[in-house]
Amino acid sequence: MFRIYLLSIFSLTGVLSQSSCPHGWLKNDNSCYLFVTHVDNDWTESEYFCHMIGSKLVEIETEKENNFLKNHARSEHQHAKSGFWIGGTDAVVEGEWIWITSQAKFSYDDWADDFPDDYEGNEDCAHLWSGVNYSWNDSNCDERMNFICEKPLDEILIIGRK
Ligand SMILES: *[C@@H]1O[C@H](CO)[C@@H](O)[C@H](O)[C@H]1NC(C)=O
Ligand SMILES: *[C@@H]1O[C@H](CO)[C@@H](O)[C@H](O)[C@H]1NC(C)=O
Ligand SMILES: [Ca+2]
Ligand SMILES: [Ca+2]
Ligand SMILES: [Ca+2]
Repeated sequence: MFRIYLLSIFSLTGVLSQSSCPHGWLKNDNSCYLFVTHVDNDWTESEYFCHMIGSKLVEIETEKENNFLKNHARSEHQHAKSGFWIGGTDAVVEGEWIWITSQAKFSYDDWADDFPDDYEGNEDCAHLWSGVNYSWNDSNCDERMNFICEKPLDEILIIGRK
């Protein structure tokens, strides 16, 4: 009896790891993305919103990630007035762009031609700009628009038979 019981435990050691995004989030590589299109927030509120739901205002490290986001932004075009806030800012040191959550300097960028221009000395927040097919523009951080949150993939552990 006892031996049979042990054997049945050992037959359950198969552990399967599967990654997925919460409902409504889009999966790409190791991240999940939420395009928030039902509210227009200024940049600070957008960042706060993302933090409140356990994520960050999106940080774009690669061309691949950027293309994924731009492609989806185009499909949301009807919602997006001027585009989508992303997590980049040069509010700390003018001209030095960093990602606000990680504090990392930009390793990649996709500024539209002639941007960033710090127009009227008062543009310190980055967004995907609908006016230039979602390349990046710097805007006044008080502007209100949609935004994109990013968080790592959730790990779901499934315990079952091998
Ligand atoms: C993009 O930047 C330009 C020039 O700095 C500014 O006039 C424009 O308002 C910005 N676009 C949006 C949608 O905020
Ligand atoms: C925007 O970029 C996409 C992908 O490169 C391209 O297919 C599309 O034609 C562009 N749209 C405009 C209006 O330039
Ligand atoms: Ca990222
Ligand atoms: Ca600036
Ligand atoms: Ca600008």
